[in-house]
This record gives sequence, C-alpha cells and structure tokens, in this order.
Amino acid sequence: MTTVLVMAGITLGAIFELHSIPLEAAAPGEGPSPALTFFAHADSDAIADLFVLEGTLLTVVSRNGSIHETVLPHGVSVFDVADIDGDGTSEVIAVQRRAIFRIPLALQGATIEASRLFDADTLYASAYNGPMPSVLVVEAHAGGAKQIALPTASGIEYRNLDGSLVNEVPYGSTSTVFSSISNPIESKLAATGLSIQYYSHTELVPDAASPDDVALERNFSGVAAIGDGAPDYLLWFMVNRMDSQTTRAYWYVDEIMNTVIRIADVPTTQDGVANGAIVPGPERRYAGALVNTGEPPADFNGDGFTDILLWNAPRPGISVDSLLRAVTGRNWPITLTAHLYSPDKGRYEPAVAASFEFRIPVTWFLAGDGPLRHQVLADFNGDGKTDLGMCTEEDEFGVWLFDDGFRPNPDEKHAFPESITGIEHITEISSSGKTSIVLRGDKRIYALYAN
Ligand SMILES: [Ca+2]
Ligand SMILES: [Ca+2]
Ligand SMILES: [Ca+2]
Ligand SMILES: [Ca+2]
Repeated sequence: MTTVLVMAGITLGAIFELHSIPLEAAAPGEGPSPALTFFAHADSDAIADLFVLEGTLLTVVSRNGSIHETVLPHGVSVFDVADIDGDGTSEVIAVQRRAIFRIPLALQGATIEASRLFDADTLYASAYNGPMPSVLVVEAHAGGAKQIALPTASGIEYRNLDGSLVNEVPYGSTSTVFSSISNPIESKLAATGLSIQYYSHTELVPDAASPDDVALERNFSGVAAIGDGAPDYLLWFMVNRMDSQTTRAYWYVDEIMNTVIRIADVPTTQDGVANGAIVPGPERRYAGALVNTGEPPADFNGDGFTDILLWNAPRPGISVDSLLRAVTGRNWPITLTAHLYSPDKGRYEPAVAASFEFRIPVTWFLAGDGPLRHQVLADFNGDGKTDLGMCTEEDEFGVWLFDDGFRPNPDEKHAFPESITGIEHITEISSSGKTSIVLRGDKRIYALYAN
C-alpha cells in the first residue's frame, strides 16, 4: 500500500474542537463512492473513533488526531471492526467471497498481513460490490466469547473464530428479503458498534378487523383536523411518553405561517401504540413555522417534555408567496423562536422562551423546505438542554447554546474552506452526554467534537 501522511487540521473552540480530514482525490479500488464515514471503536479508550472508507482505503482518525490507514484486500464485500482477541486493539474482520479474514488495523506505514480464519458460504459473499461496513462480530452474551454472525439463505449462522458452528437462527418470517440499505450506519449506534445489515420484510396490510392494525394505522394517519383551511389529517410529534400514556402534539402550519397545535393525551400499550380514543384539545396558534420534529426531540429546558422551535418571517402573518415576492437582495432576515411545553397547563406557553434573528441567503429558502441549512438540535455541552447548530453561510457553522434562552449571536462559529454539503453524523462518541457533529464537504470531512 502507499502510505500518505494525512494532515488532519485541528481548530480549538470552547464548545467544539474541529478536526478537518482531507478526502483522497482518487480512492483506490472498488467500493462505495464517495467516501463513507462511520464510528466504531479502534481501541479500548471508550471513545468512538471516526472511520473514513474511500474505495478500499479505510482510514481511522481518532479523537486525539492519530491516524491509521488500512487498504482492504480486493474482493472484500463486507467488514466489521472489533477487538476479537481482547488485546485492546480492534481488528478488521472481512468477508472475501467464501473466506473470512482477520486484518490488523495498521499503524501508519505498517505492513498489513491478512490471516484467514475460516471459510463459509454466506449471503455476504456477493452482497456488495466492494467493502461495506456491517456487523460480523457479536458476543454470545455481554462480555462473552466473540462469535461471527453470518447471514445464509435460511438464517443467521453464529460461528466461533475457528469457524465451528455454534448456532443457526432461522429468519423470523416466510417472506425474507436480504437487502442492502442506502444508509447502513446509524449514527446513534456509534458508541456500541455497527448494525447488522439484513432484515426480514413482511407486507403490512391494514385490516379493519384487527385492533392492532387499526392502532397502527392511526399512528401513521394522525387525526382529522378541524376548521377551514386545515389539512385532512394532522401530523404529530411526541411531547412526552409514560408507561400507559403518550402526550402528542398534532400540528400543521397554516397559510400565513402560524403553527397550529392540538395536544392529546393518548392511552397507549407498553409499546407506545395508541390503545384508545384520541381526543385532541383545542387548537392553539403560534407565530412561525415549526422547525423541529426530529429525533431526539428538542427539549430546551431539559424537563423531559418536547419543546418547539419556530421560524418566522420578518413580519408575522405574511404568506410565503408574498414574502418571496417582496424579497430583494441576498440576505433575508429570519427569526427563530422557542416555546416551552408546560406540563401543568397541558399546552405550549404562548410566551416566547428564546428568540434571535439571523440572515440567510434567499436561495436557501427557494432551494429547500425551509430557511435553515444543516440544522442540528442536540445537547452539545451535556447540561441536558437542547442546543442549536446550523450553517450561517455556505461555509460556516454557528452554534447557539440554550441557557435561559439563546444569545443574539452564535456562541461559537466554525469556518470551512469550502461549502458544507451535508451532515454525516450527530452522535455521542463517549458517554459524556455531549453530542458531536460530523459535517461533510466535497473535499473534506469536518468532525466537530464536543469538548
Ligand atoms: Ca477510541
Ligand atoms: Ca485485537
Ligand atoms: Ca422541555
Ligand atoms: Ca445544552
């Protein structure tokens, strides 16, 4: 392999430390393209490490900035990263057609010697055209012996490291589909490992005779809206969940950009499925269009009840159409306002809990669903209160901490040498309660590690 010294630039900030990781201009060999990133543990320090896979080149950039590079052998379809021998350093376990290999995570410049563990016929042999991260290594029980899980036509085989078969678990359904999915790594799994990439697919046909299906259907459809100009059905997000009751907020945005909300306490099963009549309360209007309905939900005051963030046009009550007609010039002022949920009153407070104004290029709104670009609502400093990060320019990311409100200007700004094209990960890399963010440009990956 060629070893290129990768210079990962590091910029210190109070909230985030920025690691800027260059991507290879031409990635070697086959595989997913462009670069795919994921978190896994390269060592035993309990801080997840960022992996960048470009073709067959696997680069690890640890939180402390150290870099390992491994070139996976030609023909590897899937691989996992795990410490199978318990020496504190992880290995790559890879499937190359029938062969199951073990490959060291090379230190810079070290020679890589793959060693064959055993052969097995698996669906992974031809699952992907090029290396894809997946789950191969599992533990028999927490802290137990390492096994290798391999999907076959009939089920999942669990094998010891010498290839001896421990167990075979059939798929749970007669209609089994082995399938790749477009985004195989869920960032929330970063701290615990990768997710296994097979699933059993069953057609769900809603049947009015089955109470379960009716409940399921109701979860998807929401409830009918009332009043003129309202949509037929309302979406909802969860305000709070208890064992046998979920508080939901049914909502829509009206034509003059007010968010209309009806709160409903819904009886649920232990699994959170609606299990009784849904009777939403009265409609209440809040100036601005809802920004957040994501996961985890925003909780600005950290009381366990979902709060809302709304974006507002310069003049409340103006329609999007007339607003766009009125817009001239590059910058457009947007106001963000937060309202807290009051569990005592059973509604969102009409008073604004936090508010600030910023300006965005007009094109951002024309291009997308709303004026915010690459927004992240998560707790960055570990105080239990949701904070906000978003691009304030194409090449700039601003961070606002929630502390009895947002300050008018970002608490921290990070500037990049190119436009940000997407969010790669929003994740906790250690159990600190602090959320880190990985952003992406065309030429680099930008890891914003929570300090
Ligand atoms: Ca680590
Ligand atoms: Ca090891
Ligand atoms: Ca709250
Ligand atoms: Ca916070």
